[in-house]
Amino acid sequence: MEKTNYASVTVVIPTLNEEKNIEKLVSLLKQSYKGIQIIVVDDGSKDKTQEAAKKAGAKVIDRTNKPIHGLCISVIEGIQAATTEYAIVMDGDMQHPYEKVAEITEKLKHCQVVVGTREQVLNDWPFHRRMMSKLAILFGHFRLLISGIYCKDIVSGFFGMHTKIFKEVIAKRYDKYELKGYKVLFDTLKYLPKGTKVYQLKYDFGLRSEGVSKINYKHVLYYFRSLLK
Ligand SMILES: Nc1nc2c(ncn2[C@@H]2O[C@H](COP(=O)(O)OP(=O)(O)OP(=O)(O)O)[C@@H](O)[C@H]2O)c(=O)[nH]1
Ligand SMILES: [Mg+2]
Repeated sequence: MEKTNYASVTVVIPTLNEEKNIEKLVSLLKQSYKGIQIIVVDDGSKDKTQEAAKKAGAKVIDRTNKPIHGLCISVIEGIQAATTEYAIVMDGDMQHPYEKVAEITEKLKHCQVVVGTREQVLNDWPFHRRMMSKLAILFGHFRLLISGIYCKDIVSGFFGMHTKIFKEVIAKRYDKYELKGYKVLFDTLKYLPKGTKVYQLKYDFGLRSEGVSKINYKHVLYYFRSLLK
């Protein structure tokens, strides 16, 4: 049987010090999906992330000398550089299953947005932190009601969109993005055309096995600010 061609798909991967993960991820994507484009948007890693990504066959956007750094602005620049019909955003630390790219692509043929929805989120957070997170997400759902959008996992970092729609929201609402924040999906969902169909695709979120997390309290603040935008 002939393998499906993925020339209509670009995977955008924001990275910061992911040399232990990125080569493996890019290689697996390349091997599994014929014709797929991969853009790694690196914010000035101090390790060999950029070299490893290039070696495995990704295009690399080097943001080392940019005035603003952040996951959100990196994803935006990756999307702006994408020329394919569909774009899929995923982390560079192997926490998002690359096997799901096939299913996301298939679903994108029938709806405009597909969000990877975490079935089980493994973490060792204390009780108060888990409660804070639940409350923040609840506020986010209320905010999206105003936009007429329903999405189960509004803070997911694993999602796909028709590139054109994503680019339109970025162009029209650039000032509404928390550029240094983490929640580029939430910032985009708020300004999708009313009634946009969002498909929820379940997956298991793995624990990070290599490298370290970059999320910190500043990002929580950016998210709260984003609720008001
Ligand atoms: N370009 C860019 N990438 C970033 C930045 N911060 C984090 N990343 C990347 O974004 C992805 C998600 O970051 P993580 O630190 O793994 O966040 P997380 O998955 O919520 O946290 P863990 O579960 O602890 O891994 C990873 O590929 C990071 O390398 C940033 O400021 N700029
Ligand atoms: Mg991670």
